[in-house]
Amino acid sequence: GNADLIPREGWCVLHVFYRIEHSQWSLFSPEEKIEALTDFTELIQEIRSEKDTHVLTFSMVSPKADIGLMILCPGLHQLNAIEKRIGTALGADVLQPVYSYLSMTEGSEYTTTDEQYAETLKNERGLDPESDEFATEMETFKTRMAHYLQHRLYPVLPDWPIMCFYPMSKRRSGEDNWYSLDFAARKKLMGGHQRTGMSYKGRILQLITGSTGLDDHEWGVTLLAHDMIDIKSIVYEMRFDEVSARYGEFGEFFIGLQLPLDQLFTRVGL
Ligand code: 76R
Repeated sequence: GNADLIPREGWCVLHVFYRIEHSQWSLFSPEEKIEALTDFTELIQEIRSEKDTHVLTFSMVSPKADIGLMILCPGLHQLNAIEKRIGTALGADVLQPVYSYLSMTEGSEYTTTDEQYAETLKNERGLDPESDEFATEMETFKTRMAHYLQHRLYPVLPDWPIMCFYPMSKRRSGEDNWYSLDFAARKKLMGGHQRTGMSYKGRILQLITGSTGLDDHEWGVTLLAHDMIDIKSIVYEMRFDEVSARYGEFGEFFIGLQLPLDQLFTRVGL
């Protein structure tokens, strides 16, 4: 309920990337190290057992960070508590946060509506609104959209090995002010974006989380992939898309490898 600060819609999302202070870790005895790793593992298990709460764990590529976590949970108090506990779970000063990004899952104002889809069936496919085929097509569409909205608001992310995260905003300067365009213009531009995005089906899983008023940019972009070339390709291809070419502004990029905790510890030298 309210006491847990659960938003009316969507989940809280935190990307948090840490550097490991190896000089601090090396002061621990072998027993202390085992105890710290056990504590950390048990804490992650405990967090994952909370309802609707997910933690993805990454070995970050490049010295920008060592360990990365993406935490999704219903409440802000819950997220805050999780983040504070994780920060000290390997012992004081072992994990040094080097980057974090707070956002929320969200639906989209540009998602195709039932009315728009019905228009497409009538005008582009020439279907009679009274026909059985029309009714079947509409039902299929509604089911697909319900699934899709569920994924956007309450995502359960798969264990695809490569994660790319970056924050972005839409430009607000002079002639190029996204926020002074009317809805129809924005919707049309987003249509091009969607078509580019959909051509990566099965290769890229994208989660767009909103962060206006929550962090420095307007969205967090989380991409999961099996092959890093798909990350490079989609980001490159989207740069030509007017929404990104003219209106996109990007923050720092991070690449992580999704690994189970035991493999992650070995990889990062704990
Ligand atoms: O209705 C829907 O949710 C599907 C259509 C869709 C929306 C509304 C969609 C599809 N996106 C939407 C919104 Mn996207 N997306 C990005 C980036 O690097 C860049 O240039 C941009 C970063 C990528 C790579 C990407 C991929 N998208 C958004 C928004 C919110 C805009 C707003 O509200 O103003 C942002 C910031 C954004 C950015 N997008 C897709 C993809 C992919 C792969 C798809 C197809 C997904 C699918 O069909 O499942």
